[in-house]
Amino acid sequence: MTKHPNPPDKSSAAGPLPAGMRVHAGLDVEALQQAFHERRTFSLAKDEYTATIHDNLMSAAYTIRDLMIDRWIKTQQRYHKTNTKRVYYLSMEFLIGRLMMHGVLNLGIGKEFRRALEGYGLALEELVEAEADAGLGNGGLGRLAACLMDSMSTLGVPATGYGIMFDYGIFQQKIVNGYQVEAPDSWLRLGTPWAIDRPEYTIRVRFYGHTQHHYDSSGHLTVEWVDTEDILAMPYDIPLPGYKNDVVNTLRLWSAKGTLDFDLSYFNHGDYIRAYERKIASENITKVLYPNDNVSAGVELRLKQEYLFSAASLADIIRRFRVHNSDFNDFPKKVAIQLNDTHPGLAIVELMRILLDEEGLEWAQAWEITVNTFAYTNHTLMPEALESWSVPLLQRLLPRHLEIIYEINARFLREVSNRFLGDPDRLRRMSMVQEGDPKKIRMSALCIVASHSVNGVSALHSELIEQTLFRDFFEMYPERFNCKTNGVTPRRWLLESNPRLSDLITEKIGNVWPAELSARTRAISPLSSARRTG
Ligand code: D6G
Repeated sequence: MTKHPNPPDKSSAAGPLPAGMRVHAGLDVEALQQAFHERRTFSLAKDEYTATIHDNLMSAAYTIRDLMIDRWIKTQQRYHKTNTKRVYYLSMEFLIGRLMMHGVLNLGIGKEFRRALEGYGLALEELVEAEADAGLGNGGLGRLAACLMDSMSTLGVPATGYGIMFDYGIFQQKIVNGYQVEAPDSWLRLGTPWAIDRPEYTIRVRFYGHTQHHYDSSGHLTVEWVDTEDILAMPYDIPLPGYKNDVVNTLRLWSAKGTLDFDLSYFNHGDYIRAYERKIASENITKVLYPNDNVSAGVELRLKQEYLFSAASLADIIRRFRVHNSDFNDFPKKVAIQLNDTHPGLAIVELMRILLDEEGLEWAQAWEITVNTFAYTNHTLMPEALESWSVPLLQRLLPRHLEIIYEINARFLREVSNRFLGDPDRLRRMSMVQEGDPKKIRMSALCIVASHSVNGVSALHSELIEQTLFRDFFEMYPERFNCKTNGVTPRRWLLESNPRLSDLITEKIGNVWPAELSARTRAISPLSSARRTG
């Protein structure tokens, strides 16, 4: 039999508190040991004899998550109390990776937690290695999203990330005989301790169907989108703590769930299997992350993924806006939606649809609200990597949205021709509709025209956008173009990934740098100039 290290003596403790009541516990070694012990006992029903490495990892992760919960609730309460303006970051991908060490460092309990685990004969690094990697992204785009969320929490910006809870993330890499072999990444196979399911916030998302246009007695047009096939989007919430500041923001990821109600006829005729087949087909929407963010895949499933998470996020944003506000003219004062590339671009059209068809606003008012709400981040200068959706596909899947896109484009092109008289080639270049067979909708044109702010992903890229890819748009709206980011978070890419170098830096210049990198520059410069002169 394996020899198990003795757990710390718990006999003096008054007995474990029910899970969830420990949130006010201190962050000292003993309190952390107590919390770990309770989680392993009451959440996993394991002990030092039966716990696997995965059980120990889950217990450790729950312990860290518990420490975030109180801060999470308080942060969200503060946002509610102040009815503050919030940033919503919509991204198809969030390459958040492993979260335990990140949580430990952001809570500032690295040393205490390591010692607490050592008391159980466990090494923090070993548990960290056992954590599944949340590879919900391919590279730059998904990692930028994760870094920005981390920065916003650290800066105390009231932000929520919205994306997709993919069952399969980026592939698992194996090297066989010097070659890469890609295996499916079933990262949720053993469950994740970080995501809390929130069925109470489930949203019904509509697809297909057709539109019906009616004019009332005063000539006002109302449009109904009917005979749709609906899919449910259910969210999971992941806490995103700031660096040692008690702020915890939310990453809300949607998972598709089939409805059974539209298949009731199958059920009534005893054809349960067919009813379930439809349900399973719906749930496939959020199964797999598409392999590359640089190629416009142009397939129906991808479009369904994009619309599902865009529509669900927007409905959720509007629900939250309505808790404290009633006038949609205030929407941009309370809501900023940042689009990470064009994948969530249909949220623009969805907001227009809701304002026009459900709220009964006039076009001009709806458009002003929309432009003041949205901002767009471009990720590529390669024309072939820009998203464009075939018109027949959009017509079938989202008929009302296509009508709205055509109207946005018609109004926009009128604006362009008024501004640049006698320049038909410019109209062709700037149109959201790309001629051909089939015709396609250029999502980047839609996103620029419907946003008050457009940026690239580095200073150089933002500059090149103005000079090359979007030059026509820059000439039309120069005030919209700007640069926001230039770098990555030093917390993950220095503090967490290189502890020895981090310790050395801290030893030399103090511990302010992980939250404020410029402090490092200021502190280092006298030293470097002394070296130069010395
Ligand atoms: C997060 C944290 C939880 C809070 C919830 C609110 O899951 O404490 O109750 O968000 O969600 P919204 O009402 O803001 O969507």
